[in-house]
Amino acid sequence: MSSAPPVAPPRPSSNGDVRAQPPAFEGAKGAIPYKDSDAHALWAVVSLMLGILVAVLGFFALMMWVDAHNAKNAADRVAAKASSATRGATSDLGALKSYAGAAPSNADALAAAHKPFPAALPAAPAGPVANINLVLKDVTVQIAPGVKYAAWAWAGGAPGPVIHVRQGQLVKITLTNEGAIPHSVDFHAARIAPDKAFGDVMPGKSVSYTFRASDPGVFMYHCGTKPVLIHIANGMYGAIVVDPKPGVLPPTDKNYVLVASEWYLSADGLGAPAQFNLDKAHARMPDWMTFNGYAGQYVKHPLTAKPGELVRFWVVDAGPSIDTDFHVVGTIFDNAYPFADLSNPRSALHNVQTVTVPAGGGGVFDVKIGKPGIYPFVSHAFAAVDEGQVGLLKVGNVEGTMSH
Ligand SMILES: [Cu+2]
Repeated sequence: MSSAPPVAPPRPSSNGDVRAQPPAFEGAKGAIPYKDSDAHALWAVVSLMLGILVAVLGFFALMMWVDAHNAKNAADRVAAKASSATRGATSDLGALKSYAGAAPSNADALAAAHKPFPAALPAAPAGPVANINLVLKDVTVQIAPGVKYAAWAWAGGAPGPVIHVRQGQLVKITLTNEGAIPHSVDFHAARIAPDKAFGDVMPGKSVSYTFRASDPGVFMYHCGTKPVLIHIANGMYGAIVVDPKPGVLPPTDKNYVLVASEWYLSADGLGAPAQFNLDKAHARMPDWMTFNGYAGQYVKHPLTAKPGELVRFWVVDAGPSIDTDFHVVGTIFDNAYPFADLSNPRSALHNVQTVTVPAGGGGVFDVKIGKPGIYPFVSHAFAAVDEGQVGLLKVGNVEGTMSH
């Protein structure tokens, strides 16, 4: 936490001094014979004006110092709240009650015991067809240490499985609905008539459709059944990576997939599972924000790389409503492919610090880090970090973790 250097408070005596001092030439008795009373009046006015000016400047300097001091105190309070393992207090924000940061006393042990969502990109299937089976299911998931949420998600929780195919493959989706209500799946990687492919699947039923993975990138998939906000917020989303043709992108040593999302809770979830809160979702006031469905899971269980390896992050922002300002602390993106546009890599950005991944969109980011250390990755919209959207990339054999 950086602290704003406080502006030096003014010395209260300064304005009095200025006003009390006689004009300088008057002190030099006899040196200046000129004693015109108009000049005295003029200097008196000038002195008075200078006195007032100093007083006003002093007042503003004092106010700036008070502001800086208050801002630092407020920042310290936020940091203390975010880092406290025993935090559990809630706050009323108008009619909306926030459960951000709620945690049991053993949160640290729970975070350590949590099995992180596998961020490593799985291999793409060989052959011309990629068969993908997805199962929708109502499951209770953990979204933060000790925080339970009654999700509409996938057989494995939320997000859904990372899907990896190659450009040009035919993707055959089979969707089975084991949930209690109708659902569907909308693939952003597909160019397909949505009314034909993305229709509702009744509970207990399956549906299949195919699309050609013609566009490389990383894309969101999600349930598109109305109201879509609720279906996405409840966990029905995931990422599909479509590899470009070989040789288009620089070869990588590590590939990690991150799905960013936010969670809106009806309760703190420490006892009974929390459910979705529509008012908070409309206000875009999440309780938790996560990478791959669990707050801070890659802080306790960092992603890894060796010094000098090229690490590629494939990032999807599932939303439902808040963008991700993706940034890796301590380095600069060597290559950034905004909006995950890999169709023309010559239009990639180089040497940029932070790139927005929009809700419902993707981004691809390469970093090559030479110096061993612990490099946090975040959404640099920092409220997201306080709400859990932070992880660590551990480069080399370094000890420990850090928070950011
Ligand atoms: Cu759904």
